[in-house]
Amino acid sequence: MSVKTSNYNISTKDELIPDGIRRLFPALHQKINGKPLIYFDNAATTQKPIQVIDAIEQYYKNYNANIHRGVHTLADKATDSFEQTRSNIRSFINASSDEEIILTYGTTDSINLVSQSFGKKFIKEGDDIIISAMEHHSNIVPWQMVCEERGANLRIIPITDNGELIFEEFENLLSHKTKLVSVVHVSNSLGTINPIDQIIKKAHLVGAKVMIDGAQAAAHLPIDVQELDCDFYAFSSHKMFGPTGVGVLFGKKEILNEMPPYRGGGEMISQVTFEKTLYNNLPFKFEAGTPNIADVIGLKFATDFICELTKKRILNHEKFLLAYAQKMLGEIEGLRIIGNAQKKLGVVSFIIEDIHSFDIGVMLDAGGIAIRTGHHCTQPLMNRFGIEGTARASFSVYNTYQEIDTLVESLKKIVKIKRK
Ligand code: 7TS
Repeated sequence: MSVKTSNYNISTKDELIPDGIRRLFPALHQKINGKPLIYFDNAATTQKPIQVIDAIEQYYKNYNANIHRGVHTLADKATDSFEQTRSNIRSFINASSDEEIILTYGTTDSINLVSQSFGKKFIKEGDDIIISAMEHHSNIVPWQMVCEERGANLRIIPITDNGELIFEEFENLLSHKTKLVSVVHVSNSLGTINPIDQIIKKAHLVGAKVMIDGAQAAAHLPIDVQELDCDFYAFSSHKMFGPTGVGVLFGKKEILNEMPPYRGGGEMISQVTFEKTLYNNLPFKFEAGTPNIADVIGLKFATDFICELTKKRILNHEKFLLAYAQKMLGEIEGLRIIGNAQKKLGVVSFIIEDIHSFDIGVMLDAGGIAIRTGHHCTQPLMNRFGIEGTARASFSVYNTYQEIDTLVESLKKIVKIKRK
């Protein structure tokens, strides 16, 4: 049985209908500690709709087979479904060809692929790699590793107290030594939407390539890699209603063709002798070994779901939730929001005076509310704000105003208890 979303009332012409959408998400219909689950940890991972879960089950029940090179019917069917995801992703981000879509294991894996492969070929001693002060560790550590290996320097774009990149400082960092700029599209800790179009333009003027970490953008913002003219764009399936263990790396064909393979093994070769190996064409050159077939197939249903909701309606819904949450949270005594960029997605990070964020998380969980606490894998960013961590609520298509009301009421109670 495959799920037809047309049987569910998920949107009007202009707006999402969260109650209809929620019916597609089995995990949302449970009680946690005796209370209905309120899931506000969407920046870490989203819940999965039934059609994604169903697609994975169908693969294992009906056509489990290894892909490519197969001569039998099941292998053909599995290969077709796997490659269908690649085509869907190509159109999802408007890449010019399927060869530019590398299926990886996640954003972290995609960034490591570029840092190791591009780094090996193009980064030399004395070169600069530029990142920003708001990067996730996954967009810091791989570049530190390359810089150490190649004798290159990591330069950091500073940010304002509101959590916005200081563009002039970025321009000052750019020089003929800059080989690569790698910045986050949307910050997972602050919600800031960075002006990546301008960053790409400026970086290209000095001949640098640009990688965008789109982990927090893919489920929310329209992405057109041709219009952006970025050289690489990475994101994870699990943050956009798809399964874990799958990610995407978009790369411009002419650059990917110049890059050496990242991992060696099956599928990435065209011919192997003990003397020499000839590598496969794109995108297979970068896809060594049996991939995560079932979950790649699941990802197609996640992109279909997003396209059906439309990014326009998604953004609109999340924009209103964010504005409402920020207003209501602002009424709580001693609460400070970290990250007040003018352009922001549905992420609210906050601290409350004299209350540890970990305690906030544990006490909210007692009432069935899932948020995330800590440094969110952005320790340098936390250092920039002089804090250890934050409590973070992040919103998605199935969240409602009532859920925000419950969060705010619960926080008010926590403040009262702690202040006694
Ligand atoms: N980049 C950004 C901006 C992220 O938010 C994350 C994960 C990653 C990279 C890594 O993605 P992965 O799928 O390879 O793990 N962010 C978070 C978060 O905010 N809470 O948990 C994971």
